Amino acid sequence: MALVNDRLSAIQCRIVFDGPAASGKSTNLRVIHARAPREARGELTTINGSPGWSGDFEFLALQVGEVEGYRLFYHLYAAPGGPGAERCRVALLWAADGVVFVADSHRACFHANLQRSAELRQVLAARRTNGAGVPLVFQYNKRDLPEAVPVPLLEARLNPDRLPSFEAVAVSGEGVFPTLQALSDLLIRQVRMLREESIRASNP
Ligand SMILES: Nc1nc2c(ncn2[C@@H]2O[C@H](COP(=O)(O)OP(=O)(O)OP(=O)(O)O)[C@@H](O)[C@H]2O)c(=O)[nH]1
Ligand SMILES: [Mg+2]
Repeated sequence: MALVNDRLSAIQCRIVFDGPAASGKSTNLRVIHARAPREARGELTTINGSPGWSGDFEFLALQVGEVEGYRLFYHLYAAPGGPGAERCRVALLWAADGVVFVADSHRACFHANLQRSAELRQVLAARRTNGAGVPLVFQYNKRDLPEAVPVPLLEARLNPDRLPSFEAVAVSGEGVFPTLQALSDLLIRQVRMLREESIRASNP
């Protein structure tokens, strides 16, 4: 759940970019870092995997405006997609307030997309405690490739619940901000709902 700091009037949400190896998760963060206003973002940082975690991941902090008088911060993480980085990926997903699933549209990655999205759902289902669910959106990346799988097929197999989804060519920036915006809309709605619930609970 988002961290709410009443003393600092700040809300912090952790957003994890998940997906198979080399689908473009880090590229999304690079684009956001390059295009976000300088005063609203921190540095793009690579965090080296600690022993037993194998897998480096990127981190970027963004300030994205205000919700009901509270400054809203997003902490973005690009999970490592490679084999052997499961622990790191699961740890990031376990703490995520929202997830962008970055699928690789190349047809050679079709099964890797299915496998990784099934793993993601397993983690999210295991940690669901309050019935609210973790906001999730899909990004079909690498649409520039001639070998790209048609979007309706990706949509049918990866996103049967028809959550928000976006085509992207992250390497050129296309689709990156619409994806983030859609997740942001879901997150803000959830933060508002949780704040209302906690205010109601403290003023019965
Ligand atoms: N053609 C094409 N290549 C892309 C696109 N987005 C990213 N790439 C390339 O795909 C490769 C992998 O991109 P990354 O952003 O490092 O992928 P990742 O998901 O962070 O990879 P891991 O951290 O290893 O799981 C790089 O060579 C990118 O330039 C795209 O939209 N089209
Ligand atoms: Mg990466």
